[in-house]
Amino acid sequence: MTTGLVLYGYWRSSAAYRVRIALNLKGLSYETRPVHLLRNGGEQHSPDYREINPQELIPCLLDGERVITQSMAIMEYLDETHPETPILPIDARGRARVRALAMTVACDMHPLGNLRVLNQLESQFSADEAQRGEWSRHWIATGFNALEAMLADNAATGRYCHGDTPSIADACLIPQLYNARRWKLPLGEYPTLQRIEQACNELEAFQLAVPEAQPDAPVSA
Ligand SMILES: N[C@@H](CCC(=O)N[C@@H](CS)C(=O)NCC(=O)O)C(=O)O
Repeated sequence: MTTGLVLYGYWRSSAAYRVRIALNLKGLSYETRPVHLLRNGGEQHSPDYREINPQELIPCLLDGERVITQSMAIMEYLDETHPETPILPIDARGRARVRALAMTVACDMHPLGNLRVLNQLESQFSADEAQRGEWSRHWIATGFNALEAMLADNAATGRYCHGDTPSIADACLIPQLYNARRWKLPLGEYPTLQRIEQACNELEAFQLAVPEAQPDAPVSA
């Protein structure tokens, strides 16, 4: 068990949720440092945090003195520095498939629904809450339609996104499903995604990572 890992995150951040899953899958203990994304205009914009991550985004992992940003980079870093319980397949083709699934969420879906994007839609184009909801549901559905097709009836899909071992693809998918429910996107068209979610949620690593279980989650959450 490694000590000295610190995760800057926010209970409801799906990018931080991914990293929590990866840390838990690897059995790594870590200290949580909450960054409240809404309080005081967003603590991610504070000078202290900007010094750690000039992108003003969470998550951010400290490994001793080392600062690692970007959830995908963090998860791959954890896999390389703690190769036991791998979260990427050993073969190049499998790794490419898992990364493609993960990046569908992390690169093409999640950024479009991020807080700063939704804030910009409001401030620049006066998009109201209903319109921001429609926007978010549109992009989540677009990504989920592709993911359902990529996962259903594919011999490489197993109990989880890739075979019977959870990977960074599952670590990206499950938080995005959580996000989709927040936006009230109907999920009936995604039976494979829901089946994989059910399998993941049976694992302690995923259970411990849920937003409501985090120390900074409001008591009512
Ligand atoms: N590509 C980044 C995205 C990070 C990201 O967008 N984080 C969100 C929370 S899920 C955030 O910090 N948002 C703050 C904001 O938009 O101001 C990653 O995967 O780590």
